[in-house]
Amino acid sequence: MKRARLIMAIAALAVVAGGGVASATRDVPDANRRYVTDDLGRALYLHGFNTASSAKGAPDALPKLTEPDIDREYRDMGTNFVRFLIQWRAVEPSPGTYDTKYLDKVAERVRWYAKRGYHVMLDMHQDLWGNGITPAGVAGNGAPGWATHTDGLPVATEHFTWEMYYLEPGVIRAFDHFWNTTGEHPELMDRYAKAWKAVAQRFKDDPAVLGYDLMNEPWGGSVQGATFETGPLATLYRKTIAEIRSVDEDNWIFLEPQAVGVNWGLPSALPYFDDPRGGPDKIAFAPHVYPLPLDLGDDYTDGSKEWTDRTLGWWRDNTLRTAERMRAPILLGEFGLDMTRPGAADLVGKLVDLSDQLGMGRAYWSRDEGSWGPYDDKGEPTALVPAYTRAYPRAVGGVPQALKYGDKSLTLTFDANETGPTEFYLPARDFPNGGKASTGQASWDPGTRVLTVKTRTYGRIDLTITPA
Ligand code: IDC
Repeated sequence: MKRARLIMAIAALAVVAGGGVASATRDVPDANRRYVTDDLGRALYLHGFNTASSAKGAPDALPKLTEPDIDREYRDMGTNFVRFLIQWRAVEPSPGTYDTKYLDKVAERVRWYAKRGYHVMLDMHQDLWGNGITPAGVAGNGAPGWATHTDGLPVATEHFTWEMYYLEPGVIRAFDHFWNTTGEHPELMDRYAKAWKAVAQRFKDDPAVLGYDLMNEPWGGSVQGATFETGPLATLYRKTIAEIRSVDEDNWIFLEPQAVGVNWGLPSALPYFDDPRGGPDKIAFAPHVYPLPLDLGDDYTDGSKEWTDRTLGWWRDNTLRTAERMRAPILLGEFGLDMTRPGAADLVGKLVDLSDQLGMGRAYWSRDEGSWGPYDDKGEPTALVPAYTRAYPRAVGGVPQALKYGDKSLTLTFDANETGPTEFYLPARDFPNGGKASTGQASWDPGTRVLTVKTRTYGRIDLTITPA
């Protein structure tokens, strides 16, 4: 009861703060038909994991990950995408010096994914700014020590959840200096943008790298909401887009909204960003979703499920509105929960359905071993593996209009556009002997479990895949 009241209070407050009452009644676009595309120009359904939280505290900033781990992930779930965590502290250990050995190690991991047909998005991760926020480095990751200025303000270390550190004065000050709200560190944002240029320089010709997620879960410090997103955050994005585009015209750029509030379903105020590349924009909107009732410790059951579903409805509407304003495809960069909790698999199914409806890629948080991940501490599969495995079109030779699942079948409706063949991943559970296509020429690769379908290359096509 107490918790229910707390949720109501926070939601009410947040709606007021976000100006959500007015926008909740405004029209919602019925769909988003923009897609992240591959090198051929095919629309991608991205389906994968964040890999991995273990990189955050590692001295070499690399995740606990081997090539057999990727083989296992593919064999079990047929993923084609990874949101790969990198860190500013590792890219630029001292101002203006970029660690090419670190970037080589990242490139090696990108190659592991490339060999298996994955697309890689590099995510410049941060939580709570950096581990310099406390002298003992007990919390925070991402930013280098030299870019961490807390001015000796306190950062208490007793919190029941890590997010609470965002409210600590020293953490707020570190962000205020970065955004130059204080007027004392105009150089920091430029450094950040140039660090991204160094990364883009290294990966611009790497065919497996799809693009760059400029900052994980931006936090405005003492400037919040629309003022933050259209002010300092937009400034950082414009600077960084310009730096990246000075060396890399081809990879996608993924922009996140402010996380607090937007992760729960509140509107984002991110504006349209012009892409200075030659040709159509390649900028995507990459929000996260963490429903507030679950954040507060509830399960996806009963009253809490109802609440969660309502917040997911708001999240969907507001995400579509923002994507429309940004004229951008959508990528769900993070969602995840403890898979041992009641209702967890239902929520995963619900979010995967939502991501299919919105034509948005998805990256589950996270690939780390443990109760949230696909494999537990002993390496045994969790309830996530069956919940996250489904047949899906990996790449589409046209613009998808609808994706519908029947009992052991799926139908993709798309406007073919001559970019290339359409590929489906078909899991053994539902398609033991592969699949048949209702139209076009299909070829089945039992090794990868991919059905490649060559159809007419022009006009609207309904393509149904059934078990062979
Ligand atoms: C979490 C990790 C946890 C770690 C914490 C702080 O699971 O082990 O202590 O980060 O670094 C996010 C963040 C993502 C979080 C994730 C789950 O982007 O880094 O990982 N989460 O809490 N936003 C909302 C949830």
